[in-house]
Parts: sequence; structure tokens; C-alpha cells
Amino acid sequence: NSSPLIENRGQLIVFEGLDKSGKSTQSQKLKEALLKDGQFVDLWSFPDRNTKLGDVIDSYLNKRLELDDRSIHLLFSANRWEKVSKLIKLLESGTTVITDRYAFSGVAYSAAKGLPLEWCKQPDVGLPKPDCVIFLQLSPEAGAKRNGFGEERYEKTQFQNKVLEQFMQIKDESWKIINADQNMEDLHQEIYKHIKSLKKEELKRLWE
Ligand code: T5A
Ligand code: NA
Repeated sequence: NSSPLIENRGQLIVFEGLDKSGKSTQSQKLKEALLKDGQFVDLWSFPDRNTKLGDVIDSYLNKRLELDDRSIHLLFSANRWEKVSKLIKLLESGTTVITDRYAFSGVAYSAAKGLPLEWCKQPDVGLPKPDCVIFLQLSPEAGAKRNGFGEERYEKTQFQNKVLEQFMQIKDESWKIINADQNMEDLHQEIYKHIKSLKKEELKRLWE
């Protein structure tokens, strides 16, 4: 019973996971594989550090700027909303959009600081709902051993454990949790197979 409008739209695929779980590596590999299949694909990441808001967020993450927890939370959300009209246009025109992080990171990192979970979700209510969230599961201890860990604000093992707990509170039926502690190619194959098995549905809104 799916209409041509649904058949022809692009999918919204989100990668989530703790710091250094391999999101950037795998989102790039998935993009290349889908392009090879002849699909139109765009790869995005959040935060988008290339906008004015993203510049402020980058300063915060690199510890050059201090902000109230609620203030930075709202900026991360605003940084998604500033791109929504473009996102919807792409999906409707048939381009699949893969994003490296999305609203789930927004909620999990802020709730891990102690902000109420329900409060954290509110600013992102109504965003396009992903067709699929690929959650790359890697223990905080394994993540800490990877290159570059520890440079940015949230990269401390104890905090990462709290973030993981919050992610597990907000997961839903659209999530696919995948063991990220395997070699890059095997991991890619597992993700690719899952994405190819997805059915096309109407685009929904998040947390409505
Ligand atoms: N944040 C984000 C919020 O608080 N609120 C929000 O709303 C949003 C959107 C920045 C931070 O902002 C927070 C969360 C973050 O703390 P970011 O820009 O996505 O978010 O930065 P990171 O998540 O820190 O990205 P990373 O660089 O840490 O990690 P990735 O993308 O998960 O991992 P990747 O692919 O770069 O790989 C990391 C390293 O591991 C190796 C890679 O070669 C690389 O060296 N690697 C593997 N090694 C072994 N086996 C594998 N399978 C591997 N895959 C990759
Ligand atoms: Na990344």
C-alpha cells in the first residue's frame, strides 16, 4: 500500500554511538556503498560546525568557551533545526541523507549531565524521524583506546558510561544496535545488509 511519493523518497539514516565508536568511518563507507548502487546520497554530521551556531558549538567542545548546560543544549538543537528545510527537501526529492549523530546524541549527552530527560527531548520534538538509527555499540573502555580520544569535552570514560545509559533509555523500534568492536569491513557489511532490508514508509516526526 505504499504510494509513489513514499517509494521515491530518500531515507534518513542516522549513526549514533559514544565518542570514537566509528560513526564517521562507517557513515562514509555506507555512503560509498549506496552511491555505487546508484542511489542519490548526502552525508551530513551533527553538530554541523560550519554554520554560525556550529562555530559556537565547536568552541564549546574544544573548551575555548563555557556555556550553561541548558544553553548549549538548545544550541545543539537549533543547529539541527537550521538545516531541517534543506533536509526535508532532499528526502522528498529522492536523496538519502546519512547523518553522523542527531537528536539522540543531543538528549543523551545533556541528560548524562543531569538535566531531566523529558526536558532534553522537547527542543527536538517534530524533527524528521529517522528511518533507521544505527547504534554502534563500543564499550567506553574500548573507545578510550582509539586515536584522538580525550581531546574534546565529553571524552572521559566515566562520563561516556553515563551517556550510554541515557542512549539506552531513548532507543526505540527504529534502532539497530550493532557491535562496533569488530573490523571495519565486517561492521560495514552488517550495516549495509540491514539498511538494504528496510521497508519504505511515510516520513514521520520525532517524539510526536
Ligand atoms: N554532542 C553532539 C552533544 O553533546 N549534543 C549533540 O546534540 C550532538 C549532535 C562531538 C561531540 O558533541 C556531542 C557528542 C560528542 O561528544 P562529533 O563531532 O561527532 O561529536 O565527534 P565524535 O563523536 O567525538 O566523533 P569521533 O571522532 O569521536 O568518533 P567516531 O566518528 O565515532 O569515530 P571515527 O570513525 O572517527 O573513528 C575513531 C577512531 O577509531 C578508528 C578510526 O580510524 C579513528 O582513529 N576506528 C576503528 N578502529 C578499530 N576498529 C574499528 N572498527 C574502527 N572504526 C574506526
Ligand atoms: Na565523528
